[in-house]
Amino acid sequence: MDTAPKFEQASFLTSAANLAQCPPDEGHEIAFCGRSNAGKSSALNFLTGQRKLARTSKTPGRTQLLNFFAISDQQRLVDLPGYGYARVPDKIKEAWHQNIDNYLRNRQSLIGLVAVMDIRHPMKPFDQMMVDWGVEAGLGVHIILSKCDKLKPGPRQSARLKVAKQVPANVSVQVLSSTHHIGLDELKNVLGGWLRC
Ligand SMILES: Nc1nc2c(ncn2[C@@H]2O[C@H](COP(=O)(O)OP(=O)(O)OP(=O)(O)O)[C@@H](O)[C@H]2O)c(=O)[nH]1
Ligand SMILES: [Mg+2]
Repeated sequence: MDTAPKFEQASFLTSAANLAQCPPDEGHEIAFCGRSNAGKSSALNFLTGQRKLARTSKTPGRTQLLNFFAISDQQRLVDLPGYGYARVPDKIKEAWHQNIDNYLRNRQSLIGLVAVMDIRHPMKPFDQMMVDWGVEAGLGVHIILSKCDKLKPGPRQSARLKVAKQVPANVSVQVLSSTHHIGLDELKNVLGGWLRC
């Protein structure tokens, strides 16, 4: 049956500090990655229509564990800790990065990566690396240019086109604003397409 995933049904499943703590590696999983403070948790809440599903914060580095949300028993969304400038000791930062890296390399149920970038600062080296990695690993890769409410419609579209030109054709790019409710249908369509395959 070709039914659209019910993102609104998402519920918190578990948090994991490392691969061993992740839920059983079966079914399909989509991970949200991006720099600290890019708007990953906000985008997840917007997608699921739940304001408080994933914790958001003005303090970069709020999401420190891999947080798993179940849409159904075979479909999950994952909020990854932000990479970049979290104000935490380097040792801890390194450990997070290693855990994310380990997860990305070894997770069999991972089918897609949503790379969240602030529309005002897209495609930083880490973002580029994640996109390249996802493409090479054969995952679906979708870029969200978040906080698009910060730009007027013209610059918003220019930013989207500019990023689209920098990535392979099979990588999709959209603008999104969780606060101003822009881009929800597009996001649901892309992720729904991946989960239906
Ligand atoms: N104006 C505006 N602000 C947003 C939007 N999305 C998120 N923010 C704000 O950006 C900040 C960071 O959002 P989060 O969703 O917590 O970011 P994150 O990527 O999960 O951050 P970490 O968990 O630290 O990696 C918060 O203050 C949000 O309110 C948006 O669409 N528009
Ligand atoms: Mg977060």
